[in-house]
Amino acid sequence: MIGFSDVPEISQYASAIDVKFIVLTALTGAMGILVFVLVIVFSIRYRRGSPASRAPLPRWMQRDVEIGWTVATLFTFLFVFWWMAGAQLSALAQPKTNFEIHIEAKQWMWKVEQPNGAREINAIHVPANTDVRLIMTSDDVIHSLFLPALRIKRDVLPGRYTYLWFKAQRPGTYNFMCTQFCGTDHARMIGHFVVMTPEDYARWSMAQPETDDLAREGARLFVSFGCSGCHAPGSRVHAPDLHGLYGRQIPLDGGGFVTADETYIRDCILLNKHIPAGYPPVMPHFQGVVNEEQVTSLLAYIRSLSAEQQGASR
Ligand code: HEC
Ligand SMILES: [Cu+2]
Repeated sequence: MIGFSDVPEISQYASAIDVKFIVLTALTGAMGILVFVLVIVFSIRYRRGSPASRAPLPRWMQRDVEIGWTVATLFTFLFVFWWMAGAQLSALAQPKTNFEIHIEAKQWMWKVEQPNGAREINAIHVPANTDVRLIMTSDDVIHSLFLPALRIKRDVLPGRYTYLWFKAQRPGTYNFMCTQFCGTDHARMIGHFVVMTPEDYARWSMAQPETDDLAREGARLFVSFGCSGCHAPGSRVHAPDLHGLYGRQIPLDGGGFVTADETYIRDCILLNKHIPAGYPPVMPHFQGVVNEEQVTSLLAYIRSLSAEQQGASR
């Protein structure tokens, strides 16, 4: 709609955000100019020794003017709040999509894993007009992923997952960058965001070096880290069955429920932070043993167990 000539807009959010940006800038600009003009007019009119009247205004006028400007600004800014918050809230609904890209930020690079397991560094390839979800975490400090062409940005934090989702509308090569100062080479944490037609994307991803799909890699790790020794059906340890775990409400030891999302599963693996009700707290924690990439693969595997159960394919 309103395009910034050097920053293309290619997401469903972009034009709405640009309109709001322009309206807000105009509104605050107008306010600023008004105040500025009044300051100058009054300082000339009421300069020392000027003949302008300093008598109090009539009483009714004092009251009406006071009420008038208070109410007018109140409603203007309530409107602005409602208008902005509405757009932000509607953007909170995550689309249902299986197209998930994992992003791991570290000083000072972006490591990216495509749904098929292909890896890239400082580049994110996505198909156009497809709902994409980014699942992001950091290896060290706080970073922040900014995709200017999509007008979206989110912090990337160590020890937990944050998400971004979008549908990129136009093929092309754009930029992304870190916008949270994260150390010496912060300024180098930039990369290419490549939007391709679905056909080009399919061709591109076929051409990537042969890698296992994340879930398959996770299945292998599940055995090599000894998880299967306890979690496989028929093991001697009384450990929860992980089939259908993802997305379920888990009753916790000591009361309460928690949804088994990525963060829950990650915390179970790395910290053994949550103990599901009815199980002995015997699972070792894997902090320092299993790294972020491996957690990502294990997660994909555990999720694939749920997808199998629902008869869905991944
Ligand atoms: C020594 C046996 C043992 C090993 C090895 C083990 N677990 Fe567990 N796991 C358990 C038990 C027992 C629980 C439930 C009690 C607890 O959390 O300590 C559990 C809980 C979990 C949960 C939470 C499940 C739920 O229903 O809420 C996840 C996820 C999980 N384990 C994944 C893993 C992964 C991944 C590995 C390998 C990296 C692993 N486990 C290794 C025994 C084990
Ligand atoms: Cu950074």
